[in-house]
Amino acid sequence: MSATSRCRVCAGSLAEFFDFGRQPLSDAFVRPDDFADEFFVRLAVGICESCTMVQLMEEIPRDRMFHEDYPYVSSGSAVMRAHFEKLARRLLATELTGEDPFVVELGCNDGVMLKAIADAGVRHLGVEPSGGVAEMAHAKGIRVRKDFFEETTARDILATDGRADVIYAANTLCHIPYIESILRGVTALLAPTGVFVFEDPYFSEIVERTSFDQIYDEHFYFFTVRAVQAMAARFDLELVDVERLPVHGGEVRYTLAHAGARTPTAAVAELLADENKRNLAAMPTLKGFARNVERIRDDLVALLRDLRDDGKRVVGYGATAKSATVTNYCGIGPELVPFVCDTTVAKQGKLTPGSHIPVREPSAFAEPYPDYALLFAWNHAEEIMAKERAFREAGGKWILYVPEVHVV
Ligand code: DWN
Ligand code: SAH
Ligand code: ZN
Repeated sequence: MSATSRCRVCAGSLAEFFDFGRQPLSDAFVRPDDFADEFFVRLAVGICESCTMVQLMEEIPRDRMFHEDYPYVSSGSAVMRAHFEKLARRLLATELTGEDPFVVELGCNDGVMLKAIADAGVRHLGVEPSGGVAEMAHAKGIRVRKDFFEETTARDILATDGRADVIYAANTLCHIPYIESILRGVTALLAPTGVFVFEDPYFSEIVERTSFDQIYDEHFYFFTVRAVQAMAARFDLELVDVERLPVHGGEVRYTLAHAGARTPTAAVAELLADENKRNLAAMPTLKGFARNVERIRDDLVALLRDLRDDGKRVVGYGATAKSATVTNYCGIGPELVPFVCDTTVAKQGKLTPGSHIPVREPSAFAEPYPDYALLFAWNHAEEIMAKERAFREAGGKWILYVPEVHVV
């Protein structure tokens, strides 16, 4: 692990505003007999004093996070499947109408988005370093290259497939510290009139809702319009559109084009003005966020201890990557939450990283229902609460901690 005291975008100096301390890798679920060699990092965030990009203070080696056994499977949520199908249909209708268009997706995971592109018979390539999920995409008939996208990969794709009309990345660009290599690659690979579209958690929303669990090893950058606009300009790209998305707790979809190729929409200036109004990049705002994080930790731990002392059963719902930050930062282990249920087969039978809470299959939730369920997958609240309607009907209550600790 290398300390990045300098901004990974512009080499400006970083001002740290929160330190979560020693944290495990969020998707490194461990076998019950095997936690001797768990890997920990110092998880802290800072803001660049020059370009305002919010980022982790330390970089984690990419092969430790993204490998054959990377457990996150994108198609696990029906809402997310619909979200990506809608986007694919829109790209097909608006950007992929020319002769023999070509789409490249970074971090295509199990092919949740590219499936619709492949079904439409459109030329595509998914670039996905995590072997297990890349194989799932391949099995769906999607063309996948098992690799990390970077400048060399881009040049290689350019040589074999030609320029891309659309380059797309969901919840992936924010995972990649070596952004200079990525954007050089994008600039080289993107057709003159093409677009680079990416969507990631929106830092403004993280501050607004104190969703501090978005901060974990894999999330290196926390984008804002202001920082993305400045970053794009360094690579002769231009931010030409932004769109707020409700998924994953609040995201922004950014559209970049070659500088001067498209006219920016009014939405870009509007969202930028909103960020300025909120003083998003100012240290007092970030310090306020830090105080809110500490308050939520104290409230959540107090609630869980009270419930335990009252003899109530609390079970976790959704062994998310995000929950690694919550459990490890708050000190929540199996004595407060005896197990967490999750549909991901590769997580079941293992323990959550660092906090060592056993992960069990969803059927364990109802055997019998607990008094309370701590919803770690709060970003999927609507979908999960609808699916688990019987829990509420049986008198069960949900505990949420975004934007405040509350019980519903
Ligand atoms: O950025 C990232 C996002 C896209 O996915 C990655 N770095 C890692 C991962 O983050 P996460 O694990 O916090 O994502 P989710 O989508 O909040 O994870 C949901 C978890 O809950 C999964 O393990 C699946 C599980 N789940 C479930 O058990 N029942 C999900 C749903 C919808 C359900 O009904
Ligand atoms: N796009 C999916 C997956 C997000 S998880 C979704 O939105 O649900 C992040 C993904 O990025 C993982 O599958 C990981 O393997 C991949 N990834 C990490 N670094 C990458 C890189 N340099 N190039 C391409 N994919 C990368
Ligand atoms: Zn910077």
